[in-house]
Amino acid sequence: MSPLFPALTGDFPATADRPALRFGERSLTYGQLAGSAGALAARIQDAGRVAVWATPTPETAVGVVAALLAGVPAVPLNPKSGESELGHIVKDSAPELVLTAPGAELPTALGQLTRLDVDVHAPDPGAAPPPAGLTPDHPALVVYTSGTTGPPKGAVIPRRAIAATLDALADAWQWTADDVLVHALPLFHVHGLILGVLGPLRRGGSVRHLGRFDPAGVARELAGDATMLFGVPTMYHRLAEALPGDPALASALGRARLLVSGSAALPVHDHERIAAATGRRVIERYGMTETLMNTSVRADGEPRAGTVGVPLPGVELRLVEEDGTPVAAYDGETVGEIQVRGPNLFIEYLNRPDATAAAFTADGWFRTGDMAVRDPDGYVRIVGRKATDLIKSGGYKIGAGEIENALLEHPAVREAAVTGEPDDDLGERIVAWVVPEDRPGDRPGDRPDDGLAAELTRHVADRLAPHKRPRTVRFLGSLPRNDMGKIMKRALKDAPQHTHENVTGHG
Ligand code: MCA
Ligand code: AMP
Repeated sequence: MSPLFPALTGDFPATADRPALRFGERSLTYGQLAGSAGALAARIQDAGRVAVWATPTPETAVGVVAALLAGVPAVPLNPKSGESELGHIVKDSAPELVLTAPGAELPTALGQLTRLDVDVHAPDPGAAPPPAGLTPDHPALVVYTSGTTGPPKGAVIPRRAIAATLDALADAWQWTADDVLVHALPLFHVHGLILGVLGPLRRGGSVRHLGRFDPAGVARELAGDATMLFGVPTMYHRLAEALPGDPALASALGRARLLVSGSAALPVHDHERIAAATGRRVIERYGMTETLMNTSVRADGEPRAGTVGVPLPGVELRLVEEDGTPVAAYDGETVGEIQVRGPNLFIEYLNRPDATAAAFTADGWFRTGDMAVRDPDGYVRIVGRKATDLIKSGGYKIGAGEIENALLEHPAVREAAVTGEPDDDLGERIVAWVVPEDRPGDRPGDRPDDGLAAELTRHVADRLAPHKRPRTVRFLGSLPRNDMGKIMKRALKDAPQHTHENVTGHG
């Protein structure tokens, strides 16, 4: 197949001096990136799979680009993952090596892997020929994503899906080599890694990564030569909050060519506040780890708050009723599940043929689980999701089941249930409902001590990841169950509960 990064392989009119990446003070030109990624690709070309310790650094970008040049599937790892989550991912994906920035401290769960420090200034080894036998369906990345129950599943994303989605977005957004993207997204998910790093590199443009999100960094870059901003709704919410007292931020956002939000719904109120203060409208696109991008409001289309725009070129999208019958109506009212088909789709869940089979219909449509309506002109509005046990918090997808399992491993927890509640900042906030074990000397009705909520929060953050920690813990005497013994999550709010509540804040 044609190269994923023409600008790195000389088929593109980019000069070697053109800026490719900047992380804080550290930057690489296309010439330097071709050199360091080429040198690393030569070293890893015989590996079956490589893990990448995905800190927000140039080493992560060089590591992933090298793996793609070598045709070796890469597994990005969240550097804040706890031992239990990392242990699962490493066992499931069985990488041979872990690529990392020099000096990074790796946890014991990665102890058995050979460590390879990425040298971002490695000299150019001369263009190596692309490995033979690389087909469009060759796996490029394995990205872990949560389901309703059990540990995260590895979505195997082929090279053609990356090329197809990035080229469809280029069409929808008029995205070119002249664009300079700014963002602060994590690099172990599709949004930050594929759209936010591989996207600019495929176009021959450049990316500035802020390391961590803050409105001042966004304002600085957009007041300079950055042209586009990618973020999750929580980031746009925080920009909307900051705008009234920050005219410099308003004018910087006003200069942007494109402000793009995705990973969760951006509330209309935030859309409106940003438009009123900056004169610019945020556009939304809709995607998923398994499908990459499906729809977007186009740069040359009408921005419409509350919608995710129209299907991208090459993406077939339909709505279906509960029994699988396609919805014919474009009436802004008839709700159906979104199913998609196209070159943007993943291949399978690694080692999970059962889950892969369940995710597709017999005729190859992927069931997204998202519920939507279509306006008469084809604009899609997402109105909900099928599974109540999936929570979107800060743009991260989190399964209630994996948090419940982690809580149940704590000796002070007898029973646990996890739900999502609306949150202005995070979209949804994780709430843990816990029946504590009796402690010696407890009398019926005693409240658990205040320390337990904080301890359970820490327990989940340490085992899984900080973004999966409950923000609120509520203690109950028992969980409401139906006759079959199944927990009735909708009844939790009305169940008699100890009034103790520990709100752990927004960090
Ligand atoms: C707080 N922290 C803790 C604890 N409490 N650490 C350990 N134990 C605790 N009890 C630390 C955190 O590690 C973090 O550290 C800091 O406190 C703040 O954490 P948190 O509150 O979680 O962060 P936040 O400020 O609320 O983060 C908001 C955010 C973040 C920046 C918007 O949620 C984010 O980056 N979201 C992006 C999600 C994303 O990219 N999703 C894409 C997947 P420190 O200060 O060191 O950081 S969806 C996708 O890819 C599809 C395809 C799509 O459509 O896009
Ligand atoms: P993930 O599996 O983490 O890739 O998350 C994918 C899910 O994020 C989708 O199934 C949607 O529920 C949600 N999502 C992504 N983009 C949007 C958007 N613009 N509006 C609403 N939901 C979105």
